[in-house]
This record gives sequence, structure tokens and C-alpha cells, in this order.
Amino acid sequence: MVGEPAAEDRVYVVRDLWAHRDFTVAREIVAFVPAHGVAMFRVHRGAPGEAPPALLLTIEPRPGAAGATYVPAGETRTVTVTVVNYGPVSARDLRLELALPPGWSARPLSCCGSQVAGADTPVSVARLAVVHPGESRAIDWEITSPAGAPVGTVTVPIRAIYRYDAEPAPRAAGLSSAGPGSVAGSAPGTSSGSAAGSASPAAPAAAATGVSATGSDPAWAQQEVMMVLVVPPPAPTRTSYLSDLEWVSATNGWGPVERDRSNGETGPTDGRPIRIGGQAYARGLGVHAPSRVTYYLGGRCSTFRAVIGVDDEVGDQGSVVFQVWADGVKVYDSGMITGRLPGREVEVDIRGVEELTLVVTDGGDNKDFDHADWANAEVII
Ligand SMILES: [Ca+2]
Ligand SMILES: [Ca+2]
Repeated sequence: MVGEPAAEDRVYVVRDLWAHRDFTVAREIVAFVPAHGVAMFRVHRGAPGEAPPALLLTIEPRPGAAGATYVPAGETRTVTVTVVNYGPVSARDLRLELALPPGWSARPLSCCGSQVAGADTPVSVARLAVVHPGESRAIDWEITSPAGAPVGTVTVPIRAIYRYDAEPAPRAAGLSSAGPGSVAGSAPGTSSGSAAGSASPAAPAAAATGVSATGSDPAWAQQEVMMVLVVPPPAPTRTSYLSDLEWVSATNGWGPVERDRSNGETGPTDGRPIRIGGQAYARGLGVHAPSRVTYYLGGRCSTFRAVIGVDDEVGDQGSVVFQVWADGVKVYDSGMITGRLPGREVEVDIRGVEELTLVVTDGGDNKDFDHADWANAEVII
């Protein structure tokens, strides 16, 4: 999303030039860009009912968490889907659909909803009667993966389908106290593509309480975002060396991350025994800056422990910084470590931590000779 304050009491139409979609915005000029995506927009002054109000959909795993949303196989996690109306008019009869992979299920907790348990493509539906301009509504959604879910990334489209007013509502109404609309068990409409003017999805079986479509022809719009979920490798059940665990992801500056040996060259398993300042270590990870290795711990471990240093295979050369990140928060930073220094013991409290990430940077100069070791790296239950 990009944001820019809009001139007061003006309405702008934002056109996505590639997707050929228009949205109206007020207060702030916003537009939606997918993660790692590129888009082009044109903005012009417009009228409130000219196009659908821009709804911003955001997904948050839980407060403070960063990066991935983990749903271990056979377990249930809660995500919060938040809808913010940036437009000048109300969005009504809003239906949020989660299109899940086969075998998955979901249930909105804080609002009415239903799971349409299609065997192949289950869809979980939640309804909101109305989201007024400037209003933000959050829905907690419980998501369960099947017991045999393979390790990996799952992308779940979240689609918002809504009707919108042609004109701004009179001020007197204030924020809606109308609760969520009633549950309708009907199958979700198949909807695709365009925004305004697309075929109306199956109208809600029960119109939301207190909302009346007065007069004007109600237009429908839809918007879609992608929620990325990760089925992680199993969390450790006992004290383990990291080199015995499967990581969630690993990036490395020179070939792959090595287990129980130094980084060596760009091939796999071409390193030597890990050695820092003349001291050998049987276990650990041999990496090369810039490196980032992430493990799923499931909140089961108490302590992370390792001896850090630049591997003897580069002599006195090399300059790196070791960092430990716990659920997206940096909890340890070594400062500059060079090849001249002996190993340094690191111990970090990781109680309750779900995701542990070990980072090695190039120390701000370059990555030449930056062969770094997380010697004897282990997580203690
Ligand atoms: Ca190697
Ligand atoms: Ca360096």
C-alpha cells in the first residue's frame, strides 16, 4: 500500500492501469501493491459513487510476530483479518471468503460466518453488515491444517465482495452499531476478475440487520489479497543441535549452509571440520555472509546456545556480525567479529519463541572471506 494525505473533503479515483480497476478514496490516497509486486496507478478527482470504495485488507498472525504465519500440520492457529474502508462511501453486505487448500478448514471467531465444506476447495465465509468510511473491522479467523499437511508454503486467497453506496451517508448515523449480518449457509458465488460492474455474487440470503438498500442501484465490487501460511517442519521435542533439525528456510552468501562443517566453497558438504581460533567443534552450522537461517521452535525451547566466530579456513581474514532474531525481534547482536578473534559463547533466552532466525551480515564492508560458524549451535528444551 502507498499512502498520501488527500486534500480534505475531496474524493479521488485511483485507477490500477494494469488491472484496469478503479477505486475511490477519501482522506488518504491509497493503492494496493502485492508483496514483491509492481503496479501503476493514475489518480484523478472524482465523485463518491463513481467507483467502489477502496477496502484495505491486512492479515496479521499475532501481535509482534513478523515474517511467516505458521500453521503446523494438524494444528490450529488464529490470524486476524482487518478491513479498513479508505473510500468516501460505505461498503455493505461485505462477504469475506477464505479459499483454502484441500483438507484445510477455517472458522471466523469474532463474527458470524460459515464454513462451506467442499471436499476439494473448502471456503470459509464471514460477513460484515457494513464498513463505514474510515472504519476498521477486525475478524479473528481460526485456521486448521490437516494432520498430513506437507511442509511448505500455502497461499490462501482472501476475497472481499461488497456492495457500496452511491452517495455518502448523512453524518447523523455515526459509526455502525449493527452487528455482523446473519449467517447464510449458501455456497459462495464464483467470482473473478473485475471490480465494479462484475456480476453480482449470490446476494446474501439474509440482508444484514438495519441495512436497507434505499433507492439507488447497488453496485458490487470485489478485492482480493493473498495470505501466505507456512507449514513448518516439526518443532524440536528435546534438546537438539540445530544441525540435526530441518530449517524452515536458509539463505547463504557462498553455496549452501553447511551442517557440522565449515562453509568451504560453493558446493554442498565441501567444508572442513568447524574450527575457530584453533578450537575444533564437532557440531554446528558453517555459513557465509550474508546468511539467514530460520527454524520453527513452536515455543518449546528455553535457551539458544552457540560459539560464534569466523572459521579458521580463512585465517585472520573475514569480518562479520552475528545476530539472533526471535519472532522478528533482534535479541542478540555480536558487533563486529573478525578472523583474528577467538570463539565467543552466546546464550539467548528463547522461552516461548516460535521462530528463531540466525543472521550473519558482512559487517558493513564486504563479504570477502566472511566464513562464519555457529559452532555447537543448539536449542535447549
Ligand atoms: Ca560448501
Ligand atoms: Ca565482511
